[in-house]
Amino acid sequence: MEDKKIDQNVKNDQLNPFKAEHSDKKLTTDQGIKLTNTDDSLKAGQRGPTLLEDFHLREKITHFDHERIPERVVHARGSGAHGFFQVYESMQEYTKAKFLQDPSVKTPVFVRFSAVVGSRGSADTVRDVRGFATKFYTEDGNYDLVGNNMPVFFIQDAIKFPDMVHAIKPEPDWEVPQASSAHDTFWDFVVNTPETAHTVMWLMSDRGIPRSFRMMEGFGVNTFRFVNAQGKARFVKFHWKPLLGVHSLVWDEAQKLSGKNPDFHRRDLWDAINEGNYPEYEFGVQMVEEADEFKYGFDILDPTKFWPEEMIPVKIIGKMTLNRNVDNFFSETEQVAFCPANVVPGIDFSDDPLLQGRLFSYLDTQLSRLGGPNFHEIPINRPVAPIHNNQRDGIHRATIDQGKVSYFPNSLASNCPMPASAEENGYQHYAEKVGGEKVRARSESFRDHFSQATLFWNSMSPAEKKHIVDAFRFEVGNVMDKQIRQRVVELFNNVDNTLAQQIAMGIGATPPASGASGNTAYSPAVSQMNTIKTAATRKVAILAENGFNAAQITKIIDFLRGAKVCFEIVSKELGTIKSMDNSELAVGKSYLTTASVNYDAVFIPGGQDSANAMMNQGDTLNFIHEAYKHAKAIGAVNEGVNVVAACQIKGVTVVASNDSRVMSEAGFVEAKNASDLTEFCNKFLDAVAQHRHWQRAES
Ligand code: HDE
Repeated sequence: MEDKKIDQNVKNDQLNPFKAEHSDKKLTTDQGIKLTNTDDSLKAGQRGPTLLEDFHLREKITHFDHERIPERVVHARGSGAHGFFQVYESMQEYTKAKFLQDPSVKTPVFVRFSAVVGSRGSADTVRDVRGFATKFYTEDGNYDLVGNNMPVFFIQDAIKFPDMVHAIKPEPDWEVPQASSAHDTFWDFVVNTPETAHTVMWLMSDRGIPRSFRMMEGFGVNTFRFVNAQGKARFVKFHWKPLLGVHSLVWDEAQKLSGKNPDFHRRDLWDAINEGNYPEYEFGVQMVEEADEFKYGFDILDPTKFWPEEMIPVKIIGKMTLNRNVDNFFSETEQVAFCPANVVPGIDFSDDPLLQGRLFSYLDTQLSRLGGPNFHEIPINRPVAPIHNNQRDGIHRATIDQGKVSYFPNSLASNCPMPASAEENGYQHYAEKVGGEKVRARSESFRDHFSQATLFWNSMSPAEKKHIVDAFRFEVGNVMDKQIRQRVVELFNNVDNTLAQQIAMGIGATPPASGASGNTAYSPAVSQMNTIKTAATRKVAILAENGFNAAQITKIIDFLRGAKVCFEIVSKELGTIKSMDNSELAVGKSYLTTASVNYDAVFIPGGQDSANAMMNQGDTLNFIHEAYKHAKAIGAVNEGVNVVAACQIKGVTVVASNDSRVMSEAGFVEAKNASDLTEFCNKFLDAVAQHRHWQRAES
């Protein structure tokens, strides 16, 4: 398809003047003076005192002293990538937003994924909501869609946000725990704020521990408006749907990754883009006619409610592809500044009281984080649309505005820059009719805090329900105050009595005899069981030692490559290993430098010597056992099956007489002899695509 108008290179070009390339260059000071030495300070005599006149020493240390800026007050930990967006068909009927009109236009985007609670250096895989913020550099100016990976939020009114964040952040006296909601103050806030119940259900579900940013949905959460050229408005909610489906880690795996690979999500995104496995997300909108505002059993302005897809379908209107990693984390990912108030003509706000507070907060927070009002001039924040106004000066102003006139109206510059008319696509706020008395109050229509929490619970598969109960038991089990524990049980008894009983049994609280039951509403779209399943871009560990069967490994590697599945050879030591017929294979990782939690599946080839070595290797047995426990696909061929047998996994029957071995557990795939290999590879890929095999007894 031919690129028209704004091409992703436009944004690249725009960054170019700011890019610094240092290869083949001489070292200089910030003033451009070439330096001869950067290892020794200037001294009076070799062992003498350092001289104040050493401008290089002073400059180098001063700059270093000021390298840090305040981290984001929430969403401090994040990872970003560049890409582009294309609409599938013109949305002219619904919105005049230019970037949603022409399928041939590629609009450049920058996306920052994040966790909410932890500090900038915290682990990626903690249980948390994830941010999914997108900046569209459109020809009409920047449009920011600042969303999360869950469609609902903890609170209904922005005025409660500081309280909510103070409660979930590390406790202020001892700054513990880091990046975790499993502590007293968070659950104290929850039991005293019943509107949190629905989002807490999502947080305790598998959505709280995504497998990858590439396998995560995004939601605008707040209700916005589309406005078309005729001025007709509709309420909208925005969605991102990943083409790889929505998948999660298991809690034990997430916790282990926090130690073994705290950058798990960041690496995953970086590697995928470098390998050409570009993350893709379809863009969807749900639309509600103004006449239907009160038609649903919930208030469409309430951010603790989502619009079930079965009730209000998601219209898929375009696709975003992330195809370029950042050049510099600080300059781009750290300095990018999103703001839900950055909208373009054709997109407008609703009266959602959470949204209204957000519209203020984001610009305000950048003033302290990025140090002043000129952060829009930082390359990553610059629109591709031109900027013309009378805003001037301020710290770190980069633009050199020409002329004497910095006011409006004026005659000296013929009234320029002058306001644009509606025909020239000047932004016109939607003329919503408002009325009412000034009150500090909550709408009655926001009162129901439990129906959708129940709907969410009802929509979960048995495995997902078990994970939710386990998550509650972990989180609330870490609450010291017994009263709060009991009150959590009572609060969630309003969601579902069975859920409350199961939580209670795990945390030493009293199970309520009766409670919510009988509401059978459900939404299949929210269960991850019903998501897209593909083996593509998943990662398989191939375990092998000297004496492995090279033909088998070659075959499986061909298959994996063909299906765009990633793999790594894992062995006792780094270097190379030799096959039965003396061919060599480079080892990617040793048991010391990796762990089963870094992979989606395990493959064990045949080869008697290789299998014998592995059967006597605790690291290998532990690796396979852990992959089993985390419900991952396990494939083995010939003698490789004996290695699995040596793990003594409950439920895996291996009868080792002749060639009649049987691995009977879900997600186990075996080939008894080489002629079965093609069938084996197909079955193995299918098992990998399933993501996890929850039917297993231990998962
Ligand atoms: Fe944010 N939020 N938020 N938030 N939020 C910030 O802005 C805030 C909310 C979200 O990658 C801050 O630049 C208030 C909902 C994302 O840079 C801050 C309220 C949703 C990011 C802020 C909310 C979000 C932020 C901190 C309640 C999902 C990271 C740093 C009224 C729709 C953006 C910053 C990035 C960041 C305020 C609630 C998403 C303080 C007051 C709901 C993805 O301005």
